Amino acid sequence: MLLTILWAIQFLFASVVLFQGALTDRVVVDWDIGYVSVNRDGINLRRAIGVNGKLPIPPIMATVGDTIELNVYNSLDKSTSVHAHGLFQRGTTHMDGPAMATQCGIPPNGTFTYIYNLEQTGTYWVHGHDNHQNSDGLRAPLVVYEKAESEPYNYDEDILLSLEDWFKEEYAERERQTLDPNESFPPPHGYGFGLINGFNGNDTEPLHFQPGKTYRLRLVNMASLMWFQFSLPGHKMQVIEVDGINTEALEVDGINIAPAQRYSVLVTAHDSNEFNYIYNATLHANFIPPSPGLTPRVYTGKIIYNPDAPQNQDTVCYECQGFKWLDDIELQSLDKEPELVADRQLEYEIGNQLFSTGQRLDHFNNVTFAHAKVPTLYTALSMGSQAMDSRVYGPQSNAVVLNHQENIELTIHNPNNMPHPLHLHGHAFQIIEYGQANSRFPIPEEFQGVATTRYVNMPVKRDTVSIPEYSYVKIRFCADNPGVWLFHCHLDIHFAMGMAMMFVEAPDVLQETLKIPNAMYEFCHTQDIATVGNAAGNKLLDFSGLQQAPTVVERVSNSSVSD
Ligand SMILES: *[C@@H]1O[C@H](CO)[C@@H](O)[C@H](O)[C@H]1NC(C)=O
Ligand SMILES: *[C@@H]1O[C@H](CO)[C@@H](O)[C@H](O)[C@H]1NC(C)=O
Ligand SMILES: *[C@@H]1O[C@H](CO)[C@@H](O)[C@H](O)[C@H]1NC(C)=O
Ligand SMILES: *[C@@H]1O[C@H](CO)[C@@H](O)[C@H](O)[C@H]1NC(C)=O
Ligand SMILES: *[C@@H]1O[C@H](CO)[C@@H](O)[C@H](O)[C@H]1NC(C)=O
Ligand SMILES: *[C@@H]1O[C@H](CO)[C@@H](O)[C@H](O)[C@H]1NC(C)=O
Ligand SMILES: [Cu+2]
Repeated sequence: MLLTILWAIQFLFASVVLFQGALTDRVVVDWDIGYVSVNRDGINLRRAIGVNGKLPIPPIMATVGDTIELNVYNSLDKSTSVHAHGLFQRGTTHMDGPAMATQCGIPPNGTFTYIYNLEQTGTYWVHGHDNHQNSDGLRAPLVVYEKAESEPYNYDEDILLSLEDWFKEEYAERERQTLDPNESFPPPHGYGFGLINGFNGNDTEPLHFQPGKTYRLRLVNMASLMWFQFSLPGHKMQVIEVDGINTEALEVDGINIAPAQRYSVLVTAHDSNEFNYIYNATLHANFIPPSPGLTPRVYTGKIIYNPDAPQNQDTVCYECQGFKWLDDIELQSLDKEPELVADRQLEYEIGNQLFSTGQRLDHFNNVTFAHAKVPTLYTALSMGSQAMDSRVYGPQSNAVVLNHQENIELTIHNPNNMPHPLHLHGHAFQIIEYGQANSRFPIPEEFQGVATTRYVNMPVKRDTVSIPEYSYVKIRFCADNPGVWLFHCHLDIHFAMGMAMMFVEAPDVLQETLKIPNAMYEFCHTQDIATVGNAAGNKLLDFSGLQQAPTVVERVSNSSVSD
């Protein structure tokens, strides 16, 4: 199989070195994280966060079984951390990256090496997980190739298409605008631009197809707010991978990719080269009202069969019955893992409402998430048997302690007028069912009477599920991976506004097995962050020193205004 990585044409892999010959191959990646000044959308020059003085950041390519050594140097004026999205980090929960969940951020001028083994194959991405730095550019695809002899699918070339949204303003300003009750909706920043492989989506290098060949396209949505509808008018797609999980091939015409989700599709080229074609990546968010020229934004890339051939002029009806959009619950995991039998069922409502601080914040079951004063993992490691009591993690962590090997069923109701892409760290979960959300408020007529859809045959697994507006989703996973795992909305602004919870999985096992490198505790000490005790750094349920948790003062109606 010939692996042609189109990205290789656009970038030099200067920072990736492969050491052969050891027991496992080491993939060494050097990231000096710092500010850069870039014009990514073709219009606005702005400050952003890049690596080694550049943005976009080259993708990381490795093979299953390799060990990643990601050397970070922090040239920013604030702390930073890096998360490998979708990797289970089995045995290495302290390498997962989210600041104040599993580590203290790496301080300015600090260095740290993230080391972990690649035990999964598929399409992932690596991104900042401190102060929402991913929104300002700190994000890159991570592809973990299967060993050639074990690859379950036949294809001739492997093509990576990374998708991003990009805004004129820095993230901090967008967050300020969103939280300001006096700003209009959508706030001024609301209309993003679309980037493909790091550049203005319409300037991307064409794809080259040859008659009879089959291409694997890897689609990674690294956006912080918006969705991409992806289609190849004139070609069919066979979905074969979702969030790193291989699936039975399913033929579709279009995929609506939520922020943080990934797909691989096989596309077989036509037998003749009499026409050239396009692909279509449409940036949109169904909660931002259409506005001509601003949203949705359609990006088209060329698929060249023959430079002299005309463009195929067939038109596609996207709204028509014959056009099939992917519904992820129809997919089946290739490993045929049967439905898990739930040992424990948890039910949550997510949403946006007015809190006692006077702000509209997001929540899980009326609790708006805020990080504790001690990284949650360090509370789990330092509290002895009390670590099994969910309350020690504090009033705003939404922490749930899970017993080792328990099967968990989570039902999340979303009685809001917008979808939320929820991401679970440390696991892929089975998607069991979608249906109409329980809601205390009237659900608009066009969303009433939505049928319940269950998986067929065997459930699919993934790590990021987009819960449609006015819907619920039921998911299951086995608590077989001791660690501290966030479960949060991957729209950065929603995460910031408190749409998050966390699972503290088998802290008793962690206490027996996990050793934190001293350098990680040092990051905390240099920033005056405690590394032992409960969420406030105190004993048991003494939370003195923590801010008072905001409470719900009024339910908003069915309409929610946040973006
Ligand atoms: C980081 O290092 C630079 C160059 O040595 C220095 O000017 C700056 O003050 C340092 N910043 C911090 C926060 O230590
Ligand atoms: C919003 O406007 C009101 C009335 O003009 C003003 O009192 C308030 O301070 C403003 N709030 C913010 C966050 O700017
Ligand atoms: C691109 O796709 C969108 C739907 O996502 C559709 O509305 C639009 O017409 C398409 N444009 C082209 C040129 O295919
Ligand atoms: C991209 O190019 C297509 C085809 O020329 C055009 O229709 C579309 O408006 C362009 N998109 C943007 C966002 O400029
Ligand atoms: C959230 O608060 C509302 C009152 O505003 C209440 O009706 C509802 O039961 C609460 N939900 C939970 C899970 O506590
Ligand atoms: C909220 O509910 C009311 C009453 O059912 C309905 O008229 C309105 O369209 C809904 N608004 C939204 C934004 O869903
Ligand atoms: Cu959300």
